[in-house]
Amino acid sequence: MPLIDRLATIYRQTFGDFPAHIVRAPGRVNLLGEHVDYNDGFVLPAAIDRATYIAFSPTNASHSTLLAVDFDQRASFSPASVRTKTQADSSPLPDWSLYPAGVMWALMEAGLSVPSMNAVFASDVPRGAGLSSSASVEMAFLLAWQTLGGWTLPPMQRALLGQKAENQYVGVNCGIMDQFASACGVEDRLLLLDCRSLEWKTIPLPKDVSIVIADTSVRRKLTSGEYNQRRAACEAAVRLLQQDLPHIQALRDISVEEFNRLAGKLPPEVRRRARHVVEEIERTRQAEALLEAGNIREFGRLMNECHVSLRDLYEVSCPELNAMVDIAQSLEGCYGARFTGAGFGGCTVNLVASEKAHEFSQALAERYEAETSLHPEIYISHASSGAALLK
Ligand code: NG1
Repeated sequence: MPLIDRLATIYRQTFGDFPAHIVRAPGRVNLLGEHVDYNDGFVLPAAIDRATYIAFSPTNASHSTLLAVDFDQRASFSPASVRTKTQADSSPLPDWSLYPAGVMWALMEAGLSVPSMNAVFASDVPRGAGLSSSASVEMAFLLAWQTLGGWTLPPMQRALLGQKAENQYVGVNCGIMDQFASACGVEDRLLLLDCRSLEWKTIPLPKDVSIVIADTSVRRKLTSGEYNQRRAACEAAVRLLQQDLPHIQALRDISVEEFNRLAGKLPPEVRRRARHVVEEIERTRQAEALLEAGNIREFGRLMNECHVSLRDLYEVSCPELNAMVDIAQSLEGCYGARFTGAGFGGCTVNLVASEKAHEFSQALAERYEAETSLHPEIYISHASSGAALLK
């Protein structure tokens, strides 16, 4: 049964009626610009055809009651209880509910009304796989409260509130890329975002090129610590480089030439981290013209370079991601392959000639399984539209 129908059925069994509304908010895949959103860089994600769905109705109760189908758990919270991260009965909020509760908190901080709702939700975005399942949950709940709250925010404003929820309520110091892609996705287009000015444009992907997502089935562990350490290394690099370049505010402000001239002043680890960021931002600058010209071969080469840089300089890859990328790059029809998202597990993204995409997916799965004894999930994805009210 399709996920939406299942949710409506479960809603009826749980709350005794059909849901008034259904929203959808997608996950995302990032093609280039990895670990640069928090360095004011440029990113090139696309919303994907996997998403979080919520079936919901307003209620007169003083608290919202949410059923998370994927966890088979319920949580109830009110505007007062979210401030103490507790449920209506004073017990602590379960981990999964921190995302919707964080959204409620961020909306209250912005002075927006958050009427109580009964909701049932589920997602087919794999968790911890680098496809932004958390942003899709945040963007779905933002839209649900917008539907009930009598206010309207443009998608980028919703993305910023989702990021605030994740940074300040959940406690992950992420950049804006994931929430942006989930809120602003456009069918069949890649999204090029300037993470400093928040200006963005869309770029088409040629019709004869497919985005293939390959899930290693390895789930990342202990990443928020590693993620925050990488952020700290970037901030340390900026502070040290400011001694010679007082005008810089972020690694975005340094050219590759300037960096090469001054790199010797940085301690080795900080130097490797910063080099990845400076060169990756340069790659995304080049990508725009290449994609506009339809030069997928060169763009794919930049994706391959990005993987090497994430593996050797930023040191956020893992053996399974490297195996998946190495195999992909050796297969016919593959323009470029790299891992996507924060790293340490999860998915790779591959640009493949559409006529070869099925063969490619099959060969990739077989060879990866033979090499690692792990069973991967591989699917041909396409760029989808952003969060929307379906009913
Ligand atoms: P994922 O892989 O979705 O956790 C994380 C950050 C992004 C970005 C990428 C690396 C979160 C929620 N998001 O993405 O902001 O920095 O890593 O490019 O942590």
